[in-house]
Amino acid sequence: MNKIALVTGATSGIGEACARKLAMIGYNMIITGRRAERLDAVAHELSAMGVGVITLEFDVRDREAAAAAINSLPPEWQDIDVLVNNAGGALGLEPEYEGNFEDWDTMIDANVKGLLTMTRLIVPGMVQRDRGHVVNIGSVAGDAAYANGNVYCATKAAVKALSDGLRIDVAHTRVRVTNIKPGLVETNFSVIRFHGDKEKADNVYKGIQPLTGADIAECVAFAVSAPEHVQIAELLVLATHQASGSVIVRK
Ligand code: 8X3
Repeated sequence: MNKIALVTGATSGIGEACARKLAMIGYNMIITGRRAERLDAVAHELSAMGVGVITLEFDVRDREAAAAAINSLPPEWQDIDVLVNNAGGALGLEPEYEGNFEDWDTMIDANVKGLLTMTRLIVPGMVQRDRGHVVNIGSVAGDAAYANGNVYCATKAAVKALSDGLRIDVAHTRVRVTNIKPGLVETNFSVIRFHGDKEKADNVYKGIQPLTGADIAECVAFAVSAPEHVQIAELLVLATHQASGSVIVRK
């Protein structure tokens, strides 16, 4: 049987692109997300590539639902080779002293606790089998805070710390851990950050050619396809006219 990859938040953006790319290079795919109809649409596309596909509908913030979904996998789908912790996002762009409690909880619950839940559920099997790869989707935002990014930046700094911590904790095994840190990627990321304000979201990518989900998916494929003795620990991937989370040259 082909190797198996699980991608969280595969219903759109970077997650969907990763699912597509991993299927393209021959992985059987487990795709997870909150929207059943989007999962079905992506599954339909991946099946047409000739790989096996399973959809699991749950929110990574719901620990019990996540555990139930993973435990429901048929035995032949349980030995997951690649876990892509992608689900999450940004909500709000305000000074820290004016931020919204609910937005903060959502980001911390998905970006940090959701990633931890999936790691806790899937990595024990990898350690036991002495093989596997965890790819965490971090962000340039985790390297240094930028104006009004505060809590989002903190969650992505946590993704870096958790990736580094896991890498240490599995160093005695052949399990590899990669933290991919994208900069500006045009997906529905900013529409969600601005609570549906399309105009504000479009402004984020004005005057600069942003990355695409497919660009990030290429990096994920590169990391998981590296020879077994090579561990791509981190990849910081920026748009060409972006130098950091806050230095962006628009033309
Ligand atoms: C997304 C990158 O720079 O918009 O994590 O925060 S940025």
